[in-house]
Amino acid sequence: SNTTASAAERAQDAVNNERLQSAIAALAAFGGRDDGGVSRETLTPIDLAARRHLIDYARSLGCEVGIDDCANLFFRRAGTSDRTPVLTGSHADTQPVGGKLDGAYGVLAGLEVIAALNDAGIRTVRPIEVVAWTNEEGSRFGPGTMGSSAFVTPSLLDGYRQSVDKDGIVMGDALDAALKEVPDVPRRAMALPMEAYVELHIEQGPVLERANAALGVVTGIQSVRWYRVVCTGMAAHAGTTPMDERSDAMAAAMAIATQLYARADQEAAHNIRLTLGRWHVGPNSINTIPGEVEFTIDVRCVDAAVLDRFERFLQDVTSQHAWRGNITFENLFYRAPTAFPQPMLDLIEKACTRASDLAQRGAPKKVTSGAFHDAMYMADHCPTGMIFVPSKDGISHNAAEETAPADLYLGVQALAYTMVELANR
Ligand code: HGY
Ligand code: MN
Ligand code: MN
Ligand code: MN
Repeated sequence: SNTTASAAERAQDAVNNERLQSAIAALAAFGGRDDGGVSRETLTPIDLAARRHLIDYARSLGCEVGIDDCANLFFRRAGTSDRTPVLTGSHADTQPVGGKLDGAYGVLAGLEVIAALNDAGIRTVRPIEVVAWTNEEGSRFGPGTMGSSAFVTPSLLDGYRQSVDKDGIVMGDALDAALKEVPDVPRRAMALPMEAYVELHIEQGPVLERANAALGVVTGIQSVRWYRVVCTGMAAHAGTTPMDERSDAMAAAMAIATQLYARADQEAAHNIRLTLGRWHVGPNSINTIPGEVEFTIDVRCVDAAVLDRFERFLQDVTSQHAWRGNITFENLFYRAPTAFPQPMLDLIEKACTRASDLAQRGAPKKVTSGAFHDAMYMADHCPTGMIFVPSKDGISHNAAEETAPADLYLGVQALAYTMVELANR
């Protein structure tokens, strides 16, 4: 009857903010930094310790734990049936210098939904699973979203295992070590059918805060492309080599980079986003002309045609740069724009509206995600959606990343409603 609260409403109301906040603080301790940030790059010893902590916490909530060949961790709460589960979660790895919320919040939110269901004595029809994806960030081993993309397309895993980090460690070895650490966790298949996937995440940008919106209904994710540019000249003596006889790789790299930024300025109206985030200079000595300079390109836009134009420009400037040396670029990561299905948006909007009304906050706001997420690959696998909470000053991928506790709490309430609705369909 419509007088008794529905299971989804009871679940939403059973979310416990104190438990949520202490779970966030407990996980943040793994790789916690003095400045309040977190350094927990994927498959490092710190990440493995955090994984063990999550396994123990999930088991304390009565979950069954499983792990797949890409070390994606799944925490499963049984339903009254064995129908296809509904999935939530995010990633537990961080940037080299990240915050305590990017990824971690979505994993812990899923576990808090399970804890709330336990408290409220609610059994859903479908099992509910919470996932901690491996290597969403892609900063240690490229590309990003390795765990979720391999889950959806397992044939990708062999290529991913060849990835090498800056210290020469091979991803496959790090992965095998991570799997060896958890002999008590049964292995499970990849690409398992899922009824739906919903990911709760911080916005990592300024849109919700500026609109004074407590919750975001994410309509889609912009396209992202990563490249590596390598300028190969000739190392030589800084003092003896005449300027007109040099193959200075830094001079070439700077010329290319300057043209790329200028190109991005010309596309500003399309909201293109260009980042040249990681540089390597060889031999990196004050008195040797750089023989090799390598830099990465992260370029994003909601309009893929803008990125196509950018790639053609990159092709032109690297092939036409007149100098004695050589310039190459290679594709590291490519994802077309993602759009989430309308029925999922409608459900999420309903969940967000109830939560924010009860908290006397403004209506939820529809937003496109500037950051990429594991949800972009899950969207190829099953009906998928995302919920955002605001980021203070729009800052993320920075130790200062922060979201008000009340907003974090509201996000989990919206997730609880959404997951129970989906699990009872
Ligand atoms: O780069 C991204 O968009 C994600 O936060 N890793
Ligand atoms: Mn993230
Ligand atoms: Mn991130
Ligand atoms: Mn010398």
